[in-house]
Amino acid sequence: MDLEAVTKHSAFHAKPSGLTLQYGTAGFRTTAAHLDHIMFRMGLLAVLRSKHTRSTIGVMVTASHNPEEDNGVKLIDPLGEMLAPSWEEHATCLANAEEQDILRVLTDISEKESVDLQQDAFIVLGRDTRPSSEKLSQSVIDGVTVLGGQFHDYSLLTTPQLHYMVYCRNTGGQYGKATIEGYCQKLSKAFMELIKQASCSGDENRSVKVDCANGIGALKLKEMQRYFSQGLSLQLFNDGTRGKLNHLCGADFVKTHQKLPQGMEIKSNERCCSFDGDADRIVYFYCDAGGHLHLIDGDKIATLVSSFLKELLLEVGESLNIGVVQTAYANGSSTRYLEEVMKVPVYCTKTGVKHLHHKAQEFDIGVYFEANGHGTALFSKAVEVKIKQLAELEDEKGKAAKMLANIINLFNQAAGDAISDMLVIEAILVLKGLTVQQWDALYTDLPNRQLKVKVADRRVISTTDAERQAVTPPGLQEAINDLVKKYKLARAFVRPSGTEDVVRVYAEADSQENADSLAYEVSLAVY
Ligand code: NG1
Ligand code: ZN
Repeated sequence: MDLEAVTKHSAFHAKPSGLTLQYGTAGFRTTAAHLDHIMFRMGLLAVLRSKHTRSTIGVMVTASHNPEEDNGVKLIDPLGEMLAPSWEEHATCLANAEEQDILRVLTDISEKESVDLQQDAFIVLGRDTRPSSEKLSQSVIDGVTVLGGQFHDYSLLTTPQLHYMVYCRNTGGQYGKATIEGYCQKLSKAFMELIKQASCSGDENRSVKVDCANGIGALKLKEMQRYFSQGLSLQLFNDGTRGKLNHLCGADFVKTHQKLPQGMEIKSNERCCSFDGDADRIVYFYCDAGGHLHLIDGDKIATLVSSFLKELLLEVGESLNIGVVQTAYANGSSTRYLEEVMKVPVYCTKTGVKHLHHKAQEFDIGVYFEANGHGTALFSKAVEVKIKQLAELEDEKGKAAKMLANIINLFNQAAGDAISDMLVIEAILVLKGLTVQQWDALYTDLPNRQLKVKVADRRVISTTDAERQAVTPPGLQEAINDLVKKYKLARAFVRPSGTEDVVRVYAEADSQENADSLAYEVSLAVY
């Protein structure tokens, strides 16, 4: 380590005094103006992580669905997963070190993790379309190079595309080529083959309207469209040419406000979807003849996907275990439908995709989705090999196995991915001959409400049981229990956000009015 150079460069990326930030559910996130030092330091940390794992590490600059003025950064581990928890702690420590302590913290991390400093380091970078992202990613590069790391800057990418690149690079190209072209080809090939397998391709001109949240999704869909235009035509809205990122549009807006995105013209019963600002989340929706919005969220996506996979497994005749992973935000109706009607085991983890991803890896086939539309399906290596073998057969079994093999290729195995998920959903709808209305009608969501509460210190709230029960402050859980008892089919919980300085309140009940008032009453109990 050239210690002198680190000190010198670090001074150009000085930490605002008194600022402390934590590596949360999705890395660091705050107003972009406060992030320059974080970016430089995450460049440094990525180099240590790369030396430690002897692998390529990813650094993504994005604040996803948060406002355009915000930004953020997260590190991507060798197999495309989120950063290991012990390194999240190192990240927080390094981020909050005062200038004079930087070298000591770097040395501490290297010693604790026995990092071989002679080892090479390689970092790949990606960023979203925020005005602040380009400059911030230059600061990451500054951190990488000052520690002697090599890098490749993919510049504009969706978050899941960068996860894909990292995964490809660390698996010797077995998963795919680590280029945009490789990504587009892999997904579109699988999609087009699936579409060809549909017995009646039905409406030949399938099209879907996409709200791109004025973000990177628009750019990347435009780039990719020509690869699958024979099978699906897209009409893009909020493509970033006029509106502001995530403002009154995008998956998070549609899901939390349960409102149509602005900037989109839709007719009744048209199939539409919304991406979030970095294109790792997707929700579907349509308006019925009465102008009423029907939201099809991550829970319903998980239901569609897992029921399709379960049927295919039956046809293939393999008894492989399949599990669905949700969080406490999953609508109660979805959990009931999955368990009681579809007879699929459902597991609940803490919020944050790393928890869901980890749990999903325990199954032959693990389907995970957050209600907000972030998710994917994971297939074990053994399943992949088995299915590829069976796909060689020329009978009905072989046909089902071929379909499954294409689905495996179409799902991003490294991270939840709006583009990949959209193609999977579109393919399943064609293959099953389902309309968006029929899909929506699988079950009826319980009315629900999510609220944010500003408190002096959100850390006073701690939780257990996958965040469904509050442990502290004392008395809070009892108060929630008493409120829930007043309503029918009710459920409510509170948890501190990992990405914003707020406490989130969730409530569901038999009517929207009741869900709203339960959420409101619980938010008063939080103060
Ligand atoms: P926090 O802020 O910890 O609730 C939010 C989402 C997560 C996840 C992360 C990362 C909700 C309720 N929470 O986390 O699901 O997507 O952002 O972006 O939607
Ligand atoms: Zn996102």
